[in-house]
Amino acid sequence: MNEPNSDDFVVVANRLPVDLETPTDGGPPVWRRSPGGLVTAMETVLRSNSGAWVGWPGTPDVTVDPFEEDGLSLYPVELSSQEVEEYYEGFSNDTLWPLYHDALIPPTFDRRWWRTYRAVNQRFAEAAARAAAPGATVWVHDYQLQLVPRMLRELRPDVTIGFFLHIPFPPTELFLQLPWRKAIVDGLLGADLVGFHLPGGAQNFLYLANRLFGLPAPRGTSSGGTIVLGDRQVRVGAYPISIDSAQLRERSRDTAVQERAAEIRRDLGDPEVMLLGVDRLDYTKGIDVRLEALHELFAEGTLDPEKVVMVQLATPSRERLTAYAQLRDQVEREVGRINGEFARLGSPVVHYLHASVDRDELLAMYTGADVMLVTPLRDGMNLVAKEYIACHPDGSGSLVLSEFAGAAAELRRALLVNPHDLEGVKRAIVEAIEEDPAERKKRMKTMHAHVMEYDVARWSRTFLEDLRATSGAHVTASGS
Ligand code: GDG
Repeated sequence: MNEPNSDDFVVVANRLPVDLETPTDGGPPVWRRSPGGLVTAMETVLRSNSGAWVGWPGTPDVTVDPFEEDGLSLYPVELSSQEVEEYYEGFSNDTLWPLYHDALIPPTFDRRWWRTYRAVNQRFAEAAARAAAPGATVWVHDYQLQLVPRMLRELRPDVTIGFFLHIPFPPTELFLQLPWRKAIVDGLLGADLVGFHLPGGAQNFLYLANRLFGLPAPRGTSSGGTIVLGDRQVRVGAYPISIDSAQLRERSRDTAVQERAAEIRRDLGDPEVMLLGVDRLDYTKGIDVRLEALHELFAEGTLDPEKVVMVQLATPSRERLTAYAQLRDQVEREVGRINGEFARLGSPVVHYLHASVDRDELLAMYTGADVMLVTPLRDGMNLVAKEYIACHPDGSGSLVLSEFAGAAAELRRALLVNPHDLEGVKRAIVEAIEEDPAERKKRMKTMHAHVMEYDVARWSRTFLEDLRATSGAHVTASGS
C-alpha cells in the first residue's frame, strides 16, 4: 500500500468503495467492494478522472492510513461505535432518511445525534481538505454529509465544491420541522453547485434558502437557479442519476447470463409469468404494497397461482433499526401468508430471498423476469427500474413503476402507479401481464432508448461541467 499524494479530483461519501471486513474464521481483515448504487456510479466517474475517495471503511473503531487501491487514492475516515450509532444509524437513518422520504415513519429528533452528526461531518471535511490538491474539485455526496460543503470551504477556500443528494429533498413544510434546518441549508450553501435528482427538489431548496436566510430571490428556471451569496454564486439544479447502461446491456446479453436466466425460470417451475422485485429491505420501497396486491389478485382469482410466480430479492439493510426489523417481520409474514394460501407442495408462489446476490445473478433475474415491480412510496431515483430496462434491449418485459420514484419523471412509458392506491397497483400488474405484446414492446423500446442515451457518464459529465462553469462564474463575479 502506498501513501497517496493530494489529488485534483476528490469524492467524499459516507462509505469508501471498499469495506474492511474481518473474516469469522479469525483471519486478517480483507477489503471487499461495498454495495450500492453510489459506489457503482462514482467508480466509473473516478476511474476516468483519476482521483481520491474519502469515506468510512464500514467497520467501527479501526484506524487505517490513506492508501492506493486499483489506481484510486483512498482516505479512510475513522468512526467509533458510538458515532456509527449516533451519526449514521441515528441522525442519518432515523432522522434525515424518514424526514426526507415524506415522514413515512416519524423522524426522531435527538440533540445528541445532531451534535455527533456535526462532529463527524467536521472530520470528513478535514479529511477532504487533506486529500485535495490546491484548486482541486471536491464532489460531496448525500444526506449523511450535508454540513461538509460549508466546513470544507472554511478550511479550503481554494477548492471547487459540488454536492449531490441521492435521496429526495422533501417538501418545505416537512423540512421546516427539522430543529437544525438552518444549519443544514447553510452547510449545503457552502457548495458551488447543489444537485438534486428532480427539479422539485431544487425548487424546494431554493425556496428554503430564500426563506431561512432572507436572500434575494434566486435567478432561475423551473429546473433550478442561482443564489448570490456576497461575492459567490451557488448554483442549484436537477441532475437525474443513471446507470452504466451499455455495460449492463452487454453483460445481460452474455451467454452465461442468458443461460442462468433460463435456468432460473426452470427452477421456478417454468411459470407463464415471472414477476420480480429487487430492493434493499427498506420501508420506503413498497415491498409490502406489491405483496398485498398480489395476495388480493390470487384471492379474487384474477391471477392463477399455478401460472404466476413472484421472486422478491430483499437485500439486508440497516438491520439494527427498529423500523427495519419490523418491516422485515411484516414482509416475511405476508410472504408466508401468500404461500400458505396459494402454494402447492414444492411450488411456492413467492420466492423470497433475504440476501445479496452477485451482479451476474441479479442480471439473470432481470433478464428472466416478465414483469418488474418497482413500487416505492418515495424514492430519490431508483436505479433498479433503469437496470431492468437496460437488460431488455429487445423490447421484452414490462415495468410497473411508482409515480413516487424519481425514475418516473423519465420512464413515462412504464405502467405508472400510485402505490397508495391498491386497486390501481392491481390493475397495473394485470395490465402488464395481459397487454398487447406489440404495445408492450413499444413502451419498452422507448424506455430502453432513453436509458441508453441518458447514462451515468452523461450524468456526471453534466454535473461536473456545470460545477466548473459555476466556479468560473464565481471568479468573474468577485472581480479577481
Ligand atoms: C439511493 C436512493 C437512488 C440491490 N440488491 C442487490 C444489488 N442491488 C443494487 C441494485 C442498484 C442498487 O443496489 C440500489 O439502488 P436504488 O437506486 O434502487 O436504491 P438505494 O439503495 O435506496 O439508493 C435511490 C440511488 O441512491 C442513487 O442515487 O436511485 O433513490 O435511495 O444498483 O442493482 N446489487 C447486487 N446484488 C444485490 O443483491 N449486486
